[in-house]
Amino acid sequence: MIIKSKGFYEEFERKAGRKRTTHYCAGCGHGIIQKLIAEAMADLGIQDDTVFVSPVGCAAFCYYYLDCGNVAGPHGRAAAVASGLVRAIPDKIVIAYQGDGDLGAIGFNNAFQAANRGDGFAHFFVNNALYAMTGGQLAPTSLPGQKTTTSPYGRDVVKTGEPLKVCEIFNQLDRPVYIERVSVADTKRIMKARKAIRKALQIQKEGKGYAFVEILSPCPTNMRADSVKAAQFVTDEMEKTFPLGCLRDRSDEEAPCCMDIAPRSVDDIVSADYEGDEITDMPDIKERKYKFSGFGGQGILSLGLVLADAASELGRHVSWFPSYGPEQRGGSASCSVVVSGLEIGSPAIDHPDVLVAMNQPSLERFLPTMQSGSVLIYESSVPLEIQVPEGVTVYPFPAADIASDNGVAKAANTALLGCMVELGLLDMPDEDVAAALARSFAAKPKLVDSNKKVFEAARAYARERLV
Ligand SMILES: Cc1ncc(C[n+]2csc(CCOP(=O)(O)OP(=O)(O)O)c2C)c(N)n1
Ligand code: SF4
Repeated sequence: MIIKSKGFYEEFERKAGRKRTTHYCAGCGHGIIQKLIAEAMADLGIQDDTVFVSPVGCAAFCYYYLDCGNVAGPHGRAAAVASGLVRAIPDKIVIAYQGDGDLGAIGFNNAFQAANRGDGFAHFFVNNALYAMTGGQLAPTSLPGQKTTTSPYGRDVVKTGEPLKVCEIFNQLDRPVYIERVSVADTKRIMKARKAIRKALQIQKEGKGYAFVEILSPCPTNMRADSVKAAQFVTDEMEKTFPLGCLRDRSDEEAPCCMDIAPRSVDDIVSADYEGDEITDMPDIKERKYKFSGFGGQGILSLGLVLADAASELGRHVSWFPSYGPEQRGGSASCSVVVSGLEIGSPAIDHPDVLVAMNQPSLERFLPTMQSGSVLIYESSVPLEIQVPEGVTVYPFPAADIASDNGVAKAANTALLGCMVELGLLDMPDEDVAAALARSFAAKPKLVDSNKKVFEAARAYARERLV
């Protein structure tokens, strides 16, 4: 009979017929490490308060085994998810568990920044000197000369760099409370690993801050060795590059370097960061979804911002969600603005109520998403060659000409704003829109009057020709 720690689920649901065993290969360090974590959680009485973030890699299935809160992070993002969790639920204990590919390669910056901030979680780093799950490729921690599937002649450090010594790198940072490197290659070492894992969790229990434990771990399958030889590789080879030992322990210091994040609800965060008047729900204000789209440099994002600013000044719920390519100018740019009297579910827009399109790609991309009852305003110098969905009202509008005829060729976006006001698409007093437009030029007051002229000319055109 197998006696499991209480930190594990009674039965593992992953595979029918194999509900008592994990998926790890014989001799794998992951199973040992997770057993140490499960026992420590149970013994410290923190199991019900713990959230474990599993990585992508061989350890991806931890949530089938550990009987605590579980979150599966995307590849390399376990530390980032843990950083989010300690902010969202600061009274809980958070564990991030990562392999050396997950942490040392794709996720290094997330892990490093979490350590640098001293985010309060226990960070377990399983170093088996290769990417195991994907078939034994070179990892940042692979040893000089180590043969892997992507370094069949041995790691060439001139071409691929030296093994990343994560403990030593993190030890340059001020805020980690505890940093230790251990191994699970034999019983003596496992007992030290057990102590280190417990210490990292004790630090969490006491709310003292960031604790990092690197664990050297055999992977017999990809080290192409039996369990004994894989363990020997860890002790005889890996430990030369990654010496075991405690690099830092400040857990007994009176004022440990820990984060001080008071629990905050989402409501607290929203109201603390909002500097304007309180937002009260206005059920009479119907939600409207606006999509503005054109080339970068046409003032698309600013157009959305003016509308968002005007609505926000009126105390409405607003979201402004820009999307643009790497090019400052010339590439495509769009923004989604949602204005509502009630809380907004998502800033993303699948089907705009109003589409303002300033170029052909915008029409191609967004016109097919429009539904009956919605409104399209498009720059009329662009030929409308795309099928307009049934029930969509279409307004061609010479925004570019109106802007240049009134002396500001670049103010086609302002002209479009005037057009929208006149067509009654903004559900707000005209003067509030005009005021927001003026505010948008606070840094360039010279442009206020000229844009006002364009705005009024556009309104006059729309009134006479479109309404
Ligand atoms: C974004 C992304 N890139 C690449 C992969 C493929 N992938 C899966 S696990 C892994 C590396 C696992 O190695 P390690 O973190 O060392 O964990 P181990 O399997 O050795 O425990 C990679 C590259 C992926 N799943 N997602
Ligand atoms: S491949 Fe290696 S790391 Fe993955 S489960 Fe097997 S022994 Fe463990």
